[in-house]
Amino acid sequence: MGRKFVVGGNWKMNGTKSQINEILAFLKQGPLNESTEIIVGVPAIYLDHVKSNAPANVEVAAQNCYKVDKGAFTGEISPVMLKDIGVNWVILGHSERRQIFQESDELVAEKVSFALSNGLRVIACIGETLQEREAGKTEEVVFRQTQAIANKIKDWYDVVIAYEPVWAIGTGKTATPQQAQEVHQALRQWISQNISPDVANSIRIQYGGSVTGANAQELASQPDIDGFLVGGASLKPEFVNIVNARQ
Ligand code: G2H
Repeated sequence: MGRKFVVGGNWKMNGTKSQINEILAFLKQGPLNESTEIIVGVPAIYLDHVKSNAPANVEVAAQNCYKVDKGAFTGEISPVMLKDIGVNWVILGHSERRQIFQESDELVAEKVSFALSNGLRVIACIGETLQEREAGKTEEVVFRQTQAIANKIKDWYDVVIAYEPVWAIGTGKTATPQQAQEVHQALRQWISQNISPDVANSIRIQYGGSVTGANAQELASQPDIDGFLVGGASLKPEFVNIVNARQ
């Protein structure tokens, strides 16, 4: 069976209630390709609002959660809380979490494992910095980040991987379709050898980093690109074109 195309919008720390209602309006207007799975990553404070007002075919994700169910962790939210309000997805390990908030491979992996064990589905982000790419370490980095998760989980069924080269995030510098395909293919091969051929064939690998309505179609035509994680453009009506990019 083919891998279902999956497009996530990562709103990051953007949006007021009225701006979010505008986003919901263009999502409702669509039309959104029915064969694409659509997930929007919403600031925690608006999760409930978006959950109650998003069109039925748009899933809602948190942008982070912690690795335990409750307790003295001021400012954190737990997978149990997300499930309690009907949220089924979480984005973990985004490079902004890794870089700005110093989340290690180990912590990201623990969060992925705990989220999965609480019934959440996970978009797990990986990707190299510009310095790492220029040092020829792209594969080493993405394999290491994936291995850290593989050390903590057995079942990959509810995981989507988002490959997001850090140098392409919010910079307007998209990886070319060939650059992205090259990493996706290498990662799938690594997964086949180090996790299992079944997981390699079935896991969806999104590309993220300055995806727009203008470049989405060519990226979507690459055989190992199974969707996108979209930041800036997910706040704008062009997100609909990105959702519909797979022909
Ligand atoms: C990468 C992406 C969304 P943008 O962070 O995850 O953001 O599309 O703005 O580069």
